[in-house]
Amino acid sequence: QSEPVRVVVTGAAGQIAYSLLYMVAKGDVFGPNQPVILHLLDIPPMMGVVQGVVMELSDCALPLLRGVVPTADPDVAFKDVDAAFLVGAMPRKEGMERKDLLAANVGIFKVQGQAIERNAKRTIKVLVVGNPANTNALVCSKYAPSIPKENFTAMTRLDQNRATAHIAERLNVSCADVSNVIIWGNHSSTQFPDVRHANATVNGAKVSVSEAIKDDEYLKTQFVEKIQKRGAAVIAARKLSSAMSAAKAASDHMKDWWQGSANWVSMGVISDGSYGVPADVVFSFPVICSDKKWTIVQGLEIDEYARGKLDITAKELIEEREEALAVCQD
Ligand code: NAX
Repeated sequence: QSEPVRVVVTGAAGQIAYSLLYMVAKGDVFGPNQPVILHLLDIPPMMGVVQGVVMELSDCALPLLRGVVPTADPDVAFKDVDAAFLVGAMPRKEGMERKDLLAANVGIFKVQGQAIERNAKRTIKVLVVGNPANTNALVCSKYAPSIPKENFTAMTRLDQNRATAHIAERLNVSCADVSNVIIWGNHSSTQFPDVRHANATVNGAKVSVSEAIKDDEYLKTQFVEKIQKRGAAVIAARKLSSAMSAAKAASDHMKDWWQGSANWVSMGVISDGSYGVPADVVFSFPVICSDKKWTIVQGLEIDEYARGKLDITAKELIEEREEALAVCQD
């Protein structure tokens, strides 16, 4: 068996981590034969809760779990790590302005970027889940300048999974029969869930999703809104934000990055200007992963409708970046 990989999960006392840690420790992400050592980072007042999570991980008696390092010190948390799930973030509290939320999170992701720079392996793969995920990933990468920008990604896989599952339910097929659903842009309500290039296998035949659903107007309007607002619908029903599904999405994202993806997957990655998206924002594109690297899928047609959607979400990301950079300079 190979050497254990070191994996840090931040926000380790929180609800997403509670599901995610189990998935990582039982081999869902790095493979069924890959031992792991988990580093659990949270803030000092949460260390008691983290100890409870450590007890439960031990009580799961998982063969691949070779060690657990609970800590409130980012320098310990990021020491020699191969992969990072940055889940912990400041939640939006009642009455809080978007700007205040952004400022609080810029602070967190600056500190963690610096700790990554000092301690992590240069090959570290970083997945930012904590919101605003795209801009947090950008900030984190700016404070870890010796690590390639390509190693910092943000999660839009939950949006992709939501869209895929919705299409599969509508066509009464398995999620595995729906492929190449794309999420473009920001993980926010401006995201563009796009099934114009998606396929489905229905009754044994592979067809395009628009051919199978035969309602382009629906796919351009109600469907898009449904996916954009799905997070809010879960909060309204559960009185808590998505956690099990967010953990599953984080596991899917890192697994595809680490082990390679069969189809296109959507990831927030540093923009190189593809599809007329401005450079230097973390933008969700369709990508293919192999050899632990992602590559943006090229050559897709962007019609006028799609252009409008891409521009809206790109504009929001530029605004977030400018606000974040202003905070960094304060
Ligand atoms: P919880 O509030 O349950 O847990 C967050 C944990 O992070 C807490 O234990 C808190 O103490 C910890 N934390 C805060 N500051 C920290 C710091 N500086 N270092 C380490 N830990 C710190 O939230 P949870 O439901 O787990 O959600 C976590 C984040 O995921 C939120 O920002 C949320 O908005 C975001 N989400 C992102 C999604 C995405 O698709 N990208 C979807 C799900 C989720 O809403």
